[in-house]
Amino acid sequence: MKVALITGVTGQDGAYLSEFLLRKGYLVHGLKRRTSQFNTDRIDHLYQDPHIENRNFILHYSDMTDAASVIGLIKQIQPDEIYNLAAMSHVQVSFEIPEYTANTDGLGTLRILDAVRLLGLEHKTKIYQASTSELYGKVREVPQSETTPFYPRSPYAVAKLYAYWMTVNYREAYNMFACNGILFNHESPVRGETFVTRKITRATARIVLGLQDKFYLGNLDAMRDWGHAKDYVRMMWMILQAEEPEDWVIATGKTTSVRDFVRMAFAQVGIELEFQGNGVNEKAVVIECTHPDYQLEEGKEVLAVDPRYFRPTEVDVLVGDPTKANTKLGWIPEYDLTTLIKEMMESDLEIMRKDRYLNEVGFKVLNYFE
Ligand code: NDP
Ligand code: GDR
Repeated sequence: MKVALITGVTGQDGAYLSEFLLRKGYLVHGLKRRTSQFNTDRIDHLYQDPHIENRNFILHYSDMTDAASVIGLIKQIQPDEIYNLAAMSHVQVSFEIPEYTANTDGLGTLRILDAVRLLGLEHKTKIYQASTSELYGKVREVPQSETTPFYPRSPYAVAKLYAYWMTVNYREAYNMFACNGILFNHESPVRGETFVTRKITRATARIVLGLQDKFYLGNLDAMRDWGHAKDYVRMMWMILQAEEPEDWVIATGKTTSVRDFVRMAFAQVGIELEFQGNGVNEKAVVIECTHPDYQLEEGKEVLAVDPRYFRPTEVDVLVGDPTKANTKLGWIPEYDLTTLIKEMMESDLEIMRKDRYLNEVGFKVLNYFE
């Protein structure tokens, strides 16, 4: 039985990867940090009572900022594979907490690499590092591939750049099987609520169900290469099964603006939008609503731009070239953007219908927006 350790197990990718590895017959250990409230919503369906024997999904308290506990955990588990997914992963928030981001995302990766080396596991334990298309930042080449130069544009991206190069350095210096997956944006129904795609699908669902009037976004011109997290975690595993340790771009090869993502989400519920104005004065209004269950009148404003969501330095356009992953590892994504948005919309409509019902029967469901 292969043994895996997943850091960031409570996050979007951690949850999908846990499911994937359990299906493959792995013993999965997850590193989870202490929080004042439960943070295991995404993996509750995998939870196993600690009192039963022969569990194959085991959670441990630790933290990427605590070297001794990371070393202790790896010593105890002796994993065949480590998937280092833990991170302060929000680009805009990294401008507010740059030092913490550097510690978790940058030094945290070093702690994993060094623990494996210090414990003498460098020829046993393979390491996957969650690198990111944010490394390309101020884009100088379209599409971006494994050979495109980096130009990070946020404290998050700079921390991830350090982690990227430490992974390469430990591979070269100590002959470790350590790989970077340079993953472009990937989303799902369990995407964090403050990333733009989920913010859009949640708000769209709430607006058509009458729970909310309108919502606010920042830069509508930003372009991203959006895939489905399910396809991307499969590739994380494939990267560690490859013959040689290498770095890989994982992307769909197509890019879409935030504005068009909004259009597509509303189209899923039979609503056509028109965008009016530009820059900070841009807004979206309803042109036509054809869905029999939803009554949004023509001309209703559903979206406005709020400059508080603009970033000090923005990444304008990302589009990846996944040729290497396609040809060398045979990775082909199963989802396209329309099927991804459809799945996210269906899920958020169900969640919001539940909220609406609770409101109707007297329980006030509060919603916090960022
Ligand atoms: P999430 O934000 O959903 O999950 C991040 C995980 O890291 C959570 O489990 C979080 O715990 C955990 N974490 C944060 N800080 C610490 C810490 N100090 N110690 C231990 N755990 C910590 O991210 P995703 O699942 O979307 O992404 C996974 C990884 O891939 C991240 O490293 C991200 O930067 C990277 N990435 C993501 C992409 C994407 O589009 N999703 C694209 C490219 C890279 P908690 O639940 O308690 O907050
Ligand atoms: P990103 O994802 O920064 O690409 O990082 P996010 O969804 O936060 O932003 C994408 C683009 O949308 C624009 N945008 C907004 N973004 C947010 N969050 N909220 C808004 O209201 C809003 N309005 C417009 C942003 O400016 C940006 O251009 C994600 C994270 O998962 C990282 O961890 C990962 O490394 C990269 O994807 C690849």
